[in-house]
Amino acid sequence: MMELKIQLIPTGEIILPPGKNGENFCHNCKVVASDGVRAMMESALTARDRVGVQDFVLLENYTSEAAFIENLRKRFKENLIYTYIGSVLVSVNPYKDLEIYTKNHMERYRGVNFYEVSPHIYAVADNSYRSMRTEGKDQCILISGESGAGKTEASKKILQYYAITCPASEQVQTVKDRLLQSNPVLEAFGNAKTLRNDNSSRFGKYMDIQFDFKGAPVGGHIINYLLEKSRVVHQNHGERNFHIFYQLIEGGEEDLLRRLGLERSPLQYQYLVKCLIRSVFINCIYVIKALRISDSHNSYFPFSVFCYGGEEGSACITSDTQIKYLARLLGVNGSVLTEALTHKKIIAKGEELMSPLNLEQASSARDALSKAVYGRTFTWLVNKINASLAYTDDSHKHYSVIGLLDIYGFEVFQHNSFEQFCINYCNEKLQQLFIELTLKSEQEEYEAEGITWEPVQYFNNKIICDLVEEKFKGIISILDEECLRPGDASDFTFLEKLEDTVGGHPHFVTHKLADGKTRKVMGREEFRLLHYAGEVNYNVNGFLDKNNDLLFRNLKEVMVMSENNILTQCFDREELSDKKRPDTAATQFKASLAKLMEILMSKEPSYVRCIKPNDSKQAGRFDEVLIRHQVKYLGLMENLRVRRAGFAYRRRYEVFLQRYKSLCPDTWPNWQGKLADGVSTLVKHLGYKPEEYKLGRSKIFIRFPKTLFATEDALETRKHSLATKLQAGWKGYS
Ligand code: AD9
Ligand code: MG
Repeated sequence: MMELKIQLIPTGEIILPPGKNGENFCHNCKVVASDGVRAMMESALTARDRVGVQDFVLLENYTSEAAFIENLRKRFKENLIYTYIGSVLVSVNPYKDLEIYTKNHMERYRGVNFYEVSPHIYAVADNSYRSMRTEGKDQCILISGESGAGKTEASKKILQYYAITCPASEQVQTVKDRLLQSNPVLEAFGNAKTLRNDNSSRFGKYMDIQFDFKGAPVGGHIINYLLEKSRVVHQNHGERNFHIFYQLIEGGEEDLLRRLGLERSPLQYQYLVKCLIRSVFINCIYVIKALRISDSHNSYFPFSVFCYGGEEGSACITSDTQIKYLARLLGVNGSVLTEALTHKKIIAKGEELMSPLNLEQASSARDALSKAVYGRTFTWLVNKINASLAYTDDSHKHYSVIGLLDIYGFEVFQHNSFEQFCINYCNEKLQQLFIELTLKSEQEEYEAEGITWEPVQYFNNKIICDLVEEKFKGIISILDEECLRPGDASDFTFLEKLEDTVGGHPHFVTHKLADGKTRKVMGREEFRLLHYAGEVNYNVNGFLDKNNDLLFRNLKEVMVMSENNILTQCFDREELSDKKRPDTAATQFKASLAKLMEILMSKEPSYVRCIKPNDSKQAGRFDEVLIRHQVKYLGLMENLRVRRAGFAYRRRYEVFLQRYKSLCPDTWPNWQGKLADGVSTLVKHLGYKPEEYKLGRSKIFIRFPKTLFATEDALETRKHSLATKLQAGWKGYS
């Protein structure tokens, strides 16, 4: 009798190690431990009912959203937060620590094929790593989902997986440490507590991890997208500013605080990870100067600084001490700064005039300066981190890359503005990429296997991407046109122009109907886009200002004169001499997305789709309405449909034969001939109909899950009867 090793993993799924000498492990297991193991096997049989399917492509009723959600629910209840749609990983935030991220778990997924183990973020990480190593192709892992769904945690888990499992030398260890350390530093400056997430990333992030020929991480590079700068000057009720401010006030040393003129706030700030604060702060020590600038802005720019002075209602600064302090920290001249904060430079008839600002204008000038300083300092910080992560070994310039994209998912709020417009546009682009790459890779696989390609019916969202980004006619072009147009341009003229230009577009709707009547359900300040994932109404209020993102020229002039070491790197003198206006926010974003798409296109993608189970950050609560919403906006049903449009299941011949060979006397115990012939003999014996499968060069493709389930069931029955016979002393095949 043979020694039995069976592994019942927490998912309730049984992992069957391959049998030695060609024996099928399952038979052995029945022989050795009939009772205990049988109980386990039987529980595994019912596991499909209890824990659902681990791959949505195996759902019988794959077009049913209800069946999809039911499967998620079953698994979530069993703490099975991961499920596949083919090679896409769907992850539901458990809001509690699960014991599934240990070193043992990492080992379990290392070098193991996707389908041999239960779904996990480590499987995705490992799969990408192996593909990079064996096929030499750069990889990327795209993580999406709404705020609080677990994107950043997922990207950290992937990074940790590489840091632990990849080979290391002393030099590599330094890079690994730096890659890991870059997270808390960036999070300190780029994350904040919001109503949705206590540690919400307020920027999009793409990170390349570079590996040398031995597969060791040797460098990295980060690109940041759309930092939510407005948070520096305004937070919604119940939300906070960026973490770094609180960390500084609570964790900064006395001496530093004194030099910055800061006091420890008597308020008790709620920290996410208290013990990290000091270390983050130490890590950030080289950016303290930058910090000083931004923080002093925040501290010394309260409204009380401004008051109405004189009869014209113009703003002036009441506290001399504060402005002096501020000027010192910014490294600029105090009186010049004062003037720039309270006046606007106008050029009339070739003459420069200083026109006083009223309180409201002065406040927005102040805010614009704070945002500019913080935003540019953040970019400076990313550049600094990149310099420290740069791969410096000249002798091995060639490296492979795994890119990690942690970017905001689709956003649909009650009130959607310019930010949501940009974010949702980004998601359209990512969907476009998904379609192109998934279909492309499906097609390539069919071609490689010599299987006739059958076109897949799917909604191609290119039409929406074009609506947003097309030259001259797209929404961004029209917005820019209004931003650059002197005179009466406003958010409303922008909306009017949209109506005139794209009013007839099938994915664009406003309150105006074609017959001149109005659509009552829509506001007059709104336009609606019919995104691939659903409809979103955008309110045009503030679109022009946000897109312009302008800093008054005289404030810019002050900043380029700064003697502060960091600010001189952030505000370039060139900006003043350049007569051309800088690109608008939307145009810059469009360009950075185009670049991102180029980067991603050149890589082999894997997808992680994160779902938030409830709005109260609670463990164990499965809020169906909220989840249905995300399934829709993440386009998961569409993912599944595209995946299922071809073949639901595919396996290499040797794997398929090894698993099912006992079901046919001709293939049992071993098939001697060609693998393809063995599989062909086997499936004919099983009664597969020609339309149910296709045989490629190295793989069998099965169209419907039910075919596979029937075969799985036959295998289970076979195992039971075989076990009984073996116990009774049976020796041959019957
Ligand atoms: V946002 O768009 O940046 O606002 P994310 O990044 O999607 O958002 P994040 O990864 O920050 O969400 O997760 C939110 C919180 O959920 C974390 O702080 C954890 O407390 C919790 N979380 C997320 N994923 C896991 C997990 N796999 N296990 C346990 C988790 N807790
Ligand atoms: Mg995040």
